[in-house]
Amino acid sequence: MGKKEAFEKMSEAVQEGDTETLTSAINDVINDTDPLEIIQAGMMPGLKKVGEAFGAGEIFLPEMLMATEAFQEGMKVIEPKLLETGQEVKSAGKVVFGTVITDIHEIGKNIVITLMQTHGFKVNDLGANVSPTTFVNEAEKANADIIAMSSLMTTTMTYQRDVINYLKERGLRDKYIALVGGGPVNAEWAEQIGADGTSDSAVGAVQIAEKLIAQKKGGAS
Ligand code: B12
Repeated sequence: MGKKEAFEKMSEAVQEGDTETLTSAINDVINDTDPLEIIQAGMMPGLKKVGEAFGAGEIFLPEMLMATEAFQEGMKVIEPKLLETGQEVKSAGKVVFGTVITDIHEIGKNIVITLMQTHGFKVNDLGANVSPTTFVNEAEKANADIIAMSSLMTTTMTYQRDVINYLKERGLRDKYIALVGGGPVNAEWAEQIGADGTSDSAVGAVQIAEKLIAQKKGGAS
C-alpha cells in the first residue's frame, strides 16, 4: 500500500473508531515513514473531521469517544518509534505540562510531550484538569524552566490566564517561561494574557521552547 492510501485509510479508521484497521494501516508504513508524518498526515485529519462533524451536530459524544480510543491505540504503535528517533542529548530544560482545569482533552498535550522528550526536555506530565495552584506548586517542586498549558475549549482557555495571574500573585512570573496552546489558542491570545509563546503544532512547540530556553539561559549568564 502506498503512503497516501495508508494515510487516507488511517483518517477514515479514526473517524469510524476502527482501531484494527488503523493499527494495521500504521503498521504497513511505520518502518519507512516518519512517525510524526503518520500522526499529522494520517491520524490528525481524521480527528479534525470528527470534531467538525460533532460541532455540526452530525455525530455525538459516543462517536467522538470511539474516535479518541482508536487514535490513542494508534499512538501506542507510533510512540515507541517516535521516541527512538530522539537522540540522547543533555537535558534541554525542565517542563511541567498539563491541560487546564475543567478541560479533559489530552491528545495534543501528549503528542507535544512526546516530541519534547525526543528533543531532550524532561517533562513532568500533570495530566488534565490541572488547577493554577497545581501548575505552580509542581513547577516549584520540579525547579522547572517552563510551565506549558494546553486548552481545547473556548470556555477553558481563560484558565491559562488564571495560571499566569497566579504566578504574578506569588511573585514568580519572571521565574518561568509560560507556554500556551491547544485548539482555540493563537498568538494574539498568548500576547493578550501575557504568555511567552504558543504554537499550533508539536514541532512548533518544541522550537519555541528551545528558543525561549536559549534566551533565558543566555540572559542569565
Ligand atoms: C478528541 C476530542 C474529545 C475527546 C478527548 C479525549 C482526550 N483524552 O483527549 C472527548 C470525546 C473525551 C471529548 C470531550 C469533550 N469535548 Co471534545 N473534542 C475532541 C476533538 C475531536 C479533537 C481534539 C484533539 O485531540 N485534537 C488533536 C490534537 C493533536 O490537536 P490539539 O489538541 O489542538 O493539539 C495540537 C496543537 O494545538 C498543539 N498544542 C496542544 N497543546 C499545546 C500546548 C502548548 C503549550 C503548545 C505550545 C502547543 C499545544 O500541538 C498539538 C499537536 O499538533 C475536538 C475537535 C477539534 N477539532 O479539536 C473536540 C472539541 C475540542 N471538543 C469539544 C467539546 C464541546 C467537548 C465536550 C464539552 C463535549 C460534551 N458535550 O461533553 C467534552 C469536554 C469535556 C471536558 N470537560 O473537557 C469542542 C470544543 C468547543 C469549544 N467550546 O471550544 C470541540 C472543538 C468539538 C466541536 N467542534 O465542537 N472531546
